[in-house]
Amino acid sequence: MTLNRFSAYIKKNLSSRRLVIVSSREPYVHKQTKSGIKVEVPAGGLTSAMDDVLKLTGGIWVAWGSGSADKETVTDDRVLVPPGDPAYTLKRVWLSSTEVNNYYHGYSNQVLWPLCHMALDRVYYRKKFWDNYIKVNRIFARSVLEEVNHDTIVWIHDYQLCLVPKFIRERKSGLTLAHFWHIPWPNWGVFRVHPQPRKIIEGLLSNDLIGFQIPFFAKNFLECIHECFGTDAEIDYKHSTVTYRGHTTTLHAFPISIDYEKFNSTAVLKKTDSAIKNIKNRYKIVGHTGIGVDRLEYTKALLKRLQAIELFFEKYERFIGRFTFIQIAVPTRTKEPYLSYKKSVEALIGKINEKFSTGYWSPIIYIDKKVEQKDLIAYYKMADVGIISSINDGMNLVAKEYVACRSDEQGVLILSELAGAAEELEGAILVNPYNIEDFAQSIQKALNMADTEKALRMEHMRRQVSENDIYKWIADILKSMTQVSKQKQKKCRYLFDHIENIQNNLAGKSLLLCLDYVGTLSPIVATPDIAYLGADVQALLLQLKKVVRLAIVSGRQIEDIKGLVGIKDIIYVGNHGAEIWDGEKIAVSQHLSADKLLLNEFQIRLQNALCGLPQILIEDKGATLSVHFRNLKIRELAAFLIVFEETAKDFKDVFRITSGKKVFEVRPKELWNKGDAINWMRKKIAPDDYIIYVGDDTTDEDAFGVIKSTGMPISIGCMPEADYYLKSQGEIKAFLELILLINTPVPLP
Ligand code: GDG
Repeated sequence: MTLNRFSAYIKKNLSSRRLVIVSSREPYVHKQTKSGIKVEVPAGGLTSAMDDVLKLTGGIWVAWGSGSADKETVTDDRVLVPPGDPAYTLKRVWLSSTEVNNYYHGYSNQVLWPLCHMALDRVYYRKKFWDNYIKVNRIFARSVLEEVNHDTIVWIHDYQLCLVPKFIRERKSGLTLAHFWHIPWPNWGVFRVHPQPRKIIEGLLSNDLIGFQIPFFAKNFLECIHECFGTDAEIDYKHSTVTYRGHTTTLHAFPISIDYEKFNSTAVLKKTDSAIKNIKNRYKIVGHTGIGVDRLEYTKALLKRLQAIELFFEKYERFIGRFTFIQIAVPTRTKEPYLSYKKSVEALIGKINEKFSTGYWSPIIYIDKKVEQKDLIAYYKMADVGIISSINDGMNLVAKEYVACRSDEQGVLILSELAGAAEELEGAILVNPYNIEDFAQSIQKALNMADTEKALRMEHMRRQVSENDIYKWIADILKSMTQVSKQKQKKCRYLFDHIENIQNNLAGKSLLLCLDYVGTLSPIVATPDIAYLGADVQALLLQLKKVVRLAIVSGRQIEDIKGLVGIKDIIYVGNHGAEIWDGEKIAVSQHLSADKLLLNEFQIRLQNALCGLPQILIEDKGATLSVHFRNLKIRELAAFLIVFEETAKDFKDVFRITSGKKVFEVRPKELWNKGDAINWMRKKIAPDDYIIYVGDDTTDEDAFGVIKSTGMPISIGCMPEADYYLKSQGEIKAFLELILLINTPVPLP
């Protein structure tokens, strides 16, 4: 997507809405120097990407004011940026040195960062870290709340601010909140080491949308929710959503990218070639070159890379004097363990240089400060090999920047398979940074690669990055944000916030109250045959049937549901609408024999294909089938979905397959659904009744649809098709009590 197309997209889709970005680090730092106040732009993937966004959209960026002259340069905590060409407002929050030490250097960088990068021996936890993390997250939330109106989209970034969404949501429940997670999310085996796994995940689940770099991290996140919350959180694997305490969060992978055109067009300028000449002269470089560009960060594994380079010179001596590796290493988080890591890197560089240097040549040039972007582009363009060795990385933008600067289609990218970028950059030589032998050999392979192969690989990668640049990334995320925001704006509201409206609406009406069974009247359980009805709920239903017309609606067979509920003289709808008991007799019973044969065939084929997955329960309900996968381990899910979809595709013309909560419902297309059953009741039994329908599943949407403007659709957890929602199944009792109260005549004094 070009910048122009992106600007047009923003104008069309976002012009009337305010965007607030929230991150720990700020995009511009004002520093006091001997020659006065200077502005610094920190090196780092997040800030450079988001600065590009706000330059186009305008809006507010809330961040920690970390610079020594930050306070002097704000008015009312705000400063317009970029300096000299203002496009948006940077609003700074102020933190004390204790807060910074504990929240930032402590909890963020010594707990969450190493944990998410699976560097478990570096995790160091103190209670004061956590206390300050909570405190600072509240400070950020408060600052954001001062900036929002009902229409604002708040876009939060990264692991330093996991609790901000929760603190904002507590005060403004209707706001659209999105979070982008820039770093990896590990699986539960790793995340369980976290001292507060539930609190961190809970904070994030207050977002409407969470973006991850690659699908693998989103899958890990779901696994952690599954293990940590059990049935308290409802996961819809098909739509990748999680409903927790009545709030639904959508998860999605959005691989971050770069401003391809900026790098590409700068790389072809004459002045970039002059810069390359200068670099070569300054360092007296002859022969091949390689480049590494990183914050001096242990997850980027500079030591592994250096070990591979050392082995490379040992094994392939002919490159001594003919290959120079340039490492740009920008100091970061200048505290322990970074100071020790820096020392180890410098010691190893010293050792390698001493071991292989000749009188006129050294194998490694080490630049330990930030270089200007135009020079960075010259280094990229000059280098025959770009090397990325991360032991874990959300994405790694350097890989994409290197590719964007190689318009000559030469240059080879050696890329750690443990960086998110490896998912996208087909054409790179992938390495396992722990396999030094293979890594060293890959450097040799890159330097000996034929020009035609280089061109093929590079062309492929360049196309990938140019078609999926930073503007597409932003547009995709904003599009998803506006989608979830539109869904929220549909009228689904928390029922107990609107009791008065409901009372007024129902006053004097005769009611048909339809209640779904599993997930609404009874909790969801591991196997369907133990879905019981609580005695308190049953007692309420017995009272209610005296004042309203009651219908229990279920996916089960009619006899089954009648037995479970155990109340006579009420209506039962079974098999998702295909069977109806009108209070006295079976009034509707649809069994289509041709379809039954096909259902049997489907069941047998699925059973055979699933022989390795005994946890799948196939429930034969006569006219329909339910395939329950609640007990499946998350790592088996992908295999199951593949088998299921493969089997289902042969039956797509005859069956309608819907996904519920860890269940697929398979039903002949001709068969009535819950909406058809409601229509029948409306016509045959209750033409004058006002219909309330309470349900929790996708199969209930058919019923919501038919009463949309004439009745009251209510969901368990917010569903866009419903008018009101209850936060969880646990609130059904209070709801039934409310209906009873509304319909109980007030005795005369
Ligand atoms: C996180 C995730 C994810 C570096 N040195 C100089 C310089 N840089 C710029 C590079 C690049 C950025 O810093 C580093 O990109 P990374 O992708 O390695 O980012 P992290 O800082 O680790 O950040 C990461 C990223 O967020 C985005 O989501 O990719 O996985 O860890 O843009 O060019 N820039 C200049 N001079 C330098 O010396 N001008």
